[in-house]
Amino acid sequence: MSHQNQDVSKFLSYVLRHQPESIGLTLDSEGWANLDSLIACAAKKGRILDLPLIRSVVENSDKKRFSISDDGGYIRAVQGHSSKQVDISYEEQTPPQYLYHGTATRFIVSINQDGLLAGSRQYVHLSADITTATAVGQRHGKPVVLTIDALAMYQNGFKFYQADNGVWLTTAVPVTFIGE
Ligand code: HQG
Repeated sequence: MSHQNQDVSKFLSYVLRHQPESIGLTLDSEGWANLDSLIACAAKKGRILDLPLIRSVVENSDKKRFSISDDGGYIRAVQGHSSKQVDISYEEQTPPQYLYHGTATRFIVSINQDGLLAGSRQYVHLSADITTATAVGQRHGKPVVLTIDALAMYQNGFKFYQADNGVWLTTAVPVTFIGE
């Protein structure tokens, strides 16, 4: 991704996941923002966007972070939200036996005590494979990958969802389901 695209991607992540109000934007409960409103709100803050640029960011996003509605009028982040405006009605899914969580070694003591918590986000994010989880963990420091007994959690009543980009979501993971 070009520098400009990366910069726009970060801006879109910020307003579509975390702080839409910082530019006076409103998201609906499914996370959708009207594209014309987004462009207008951004322009008022001196951030000049246009449709081709936004489309290029959406299409080239390595993790497929965003989606544009079928009618072309709306955009949303597919996961990673902390904004209270958003409560996406993800469809419940049966998870595979194991899912993986990449984190940094310095968090392990705390995770072994409290389990995995969503923190500021709405969900704990889990990966379907170890390579992806390692990359997620690397963002925070020396990576470590935890193996989550997802199917056992599911059989114990925990709900799992999968975002459009394949990231698995659950509200919290108790210590008993975490292995290394
Ligand atoms: C850790 C990226 C201490 C948790 C990725 C993680 C992902 C605890 C950090 C998405 C803890 C939160 C999300 C506990 C959890 N004690 N630390 N009890 N429970 N943690 O960034 O999963 O590039 O909010 O292990 O690809 O790293 O943004 O979550 O290290 O899909 O599109 O607290 O973000 O996608 O960090 O990443 P984050 P995450 P994007």
